[in-house]
Amino acid sequence: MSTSWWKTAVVYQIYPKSFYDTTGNGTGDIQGIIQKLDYLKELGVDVLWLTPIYKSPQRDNGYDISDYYNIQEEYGTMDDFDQLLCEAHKRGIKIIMDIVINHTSTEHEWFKQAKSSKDNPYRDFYIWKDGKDGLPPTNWESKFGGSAWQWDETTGQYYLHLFDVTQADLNWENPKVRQALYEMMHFWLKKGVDGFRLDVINLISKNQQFPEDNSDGRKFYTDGPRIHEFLHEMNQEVFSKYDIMTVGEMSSTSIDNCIRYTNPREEELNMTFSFHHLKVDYPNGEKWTKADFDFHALKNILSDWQVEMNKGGGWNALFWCNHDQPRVVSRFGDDQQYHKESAKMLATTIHMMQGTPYIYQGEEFGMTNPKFDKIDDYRDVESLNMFEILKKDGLPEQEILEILKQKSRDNSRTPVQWNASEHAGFTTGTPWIHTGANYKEINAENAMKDSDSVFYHYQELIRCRKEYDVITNGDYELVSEDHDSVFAFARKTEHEMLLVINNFYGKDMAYSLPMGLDIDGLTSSVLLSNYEDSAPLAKEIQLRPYESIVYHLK
Ligand code: TEU
Repeated sequence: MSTSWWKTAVVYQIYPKSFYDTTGNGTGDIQGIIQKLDYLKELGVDVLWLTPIYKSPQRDNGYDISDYYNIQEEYGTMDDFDQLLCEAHKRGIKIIMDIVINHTSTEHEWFKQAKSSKDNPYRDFYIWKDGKDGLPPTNWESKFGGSAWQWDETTGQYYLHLFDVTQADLNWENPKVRQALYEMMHFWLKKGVDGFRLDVINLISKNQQFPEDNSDGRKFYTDGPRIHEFLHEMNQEVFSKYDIMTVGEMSSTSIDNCIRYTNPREEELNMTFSFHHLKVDYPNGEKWTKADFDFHALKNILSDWQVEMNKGGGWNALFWCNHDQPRVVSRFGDDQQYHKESAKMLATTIHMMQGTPYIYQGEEFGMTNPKFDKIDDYRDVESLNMFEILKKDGLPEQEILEILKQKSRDNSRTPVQWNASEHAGFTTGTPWIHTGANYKEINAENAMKDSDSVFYHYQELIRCRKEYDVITNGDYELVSEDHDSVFAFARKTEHEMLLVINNFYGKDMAYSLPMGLDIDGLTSSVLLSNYEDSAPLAKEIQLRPYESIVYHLK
């Protein structure tokens, strides 16, 4: 059987709002994406994932959809979208859409109907419950802070919203909801889109007892009771009829569930995003606190997912960043002195693993967190909510701003830095969110001019993936597990092997290969590194700050 195309593909994530503005209204648009297709082709990516561009009040930048069948005005029209699809396909680039079906905006016609009266035919499209002695039905918490239940005056009941109060959860127990959503997916697939990224898809099945304990309630809807049944049904009714790729965004999931979601035998999805490796700077699970990252946890979590998913026949989506995460070079690298070295080292680490890698816009030339220092600079609903909540908890404002500087989702939402002109060449108007201050140095144009740039390192990583089967199919083995600053791993097939050695810190380091490593008799060469003159493979290697070397052995 030939390898599925999405197993050797590299995906590039576009957050259209911040990508490229051609109208001067301060918001990126579809024509802007079309204009940058040649740039993306040059990078070498195979697939673009667009975050939601459907009609939406934009409370959560499009993750609050009010009409699945139309395009938000700021982004353009359906004709623009059709043109994008056609221009991308001409260049051999595929497009996947972000599908948000755990919830809709409260501005969606279904919700407006549902809210109008208890006996409206759409009432049962959402999750309504009576209160308990003047309190919400359960103590479940919204992911954006506060109760997950909102009181509705008109009908005297509460509705569930796991995210913002304007994002009402759909009732997946209702077969009519499922059919309506499948129909919508067919609409996009018939247009020719190449697949879907499914937003928080493992939250759609809620425990129908609606239990509570002293937690935030997530265990009662995460990987919920009917989730595998629903995804299998979706696969049979929709996905199986097209040659597409599907990736599920899985909130707080487990390896066992992700194996089930992605093992082809189960006929559910192709791959999953999981987030455990991006919680290594959440001490005791707490995101809203400033903290260094736990290097050992990072190595162990990524390694467990590599080994276990492979064993169970699942498939990982590989990523460091997206529109909900801080910039990776600011988070796990050094966005100052060793900017280039650490950005390349991080890229190598993730791209040499097994799975399908995702590059988040701007990552390919090392965009950094903007380090905003005023609350007025922030736009994200989650950051603004948390600012108020933490203030009420008594935290000094200055301290909250320090936390947001590290943790806010806006860190990755600033405009793509295209060049050194005003607003980084993103817009001729006023951008909807400030541009990062370092755009004169860190921008795509500079990166393209410098043959040693982060951009060309990504290009090389993508090229290698096409050339070396071991990157797609090799088994993974963590090497030097206990090392405090080196993340080394091997990838192996019967015919070849890669040894990937990454210094995760800004210090020189003498690194000794562990005894157990079976490489005697093999010839080795340096396949890739982030210094010009990396040492050949030896029992002991002198690593420089953030040095990263990939050895190919045969
Ligand atoms: O995110 C889901 C999600 O749970 C997180 O990544 C979320 O941003 C984090 O828990 C907040 O601390 C998806 C989308 O990627 C995100 O942009 C949306 O806001 C969210 O779903 C709701 O649709």
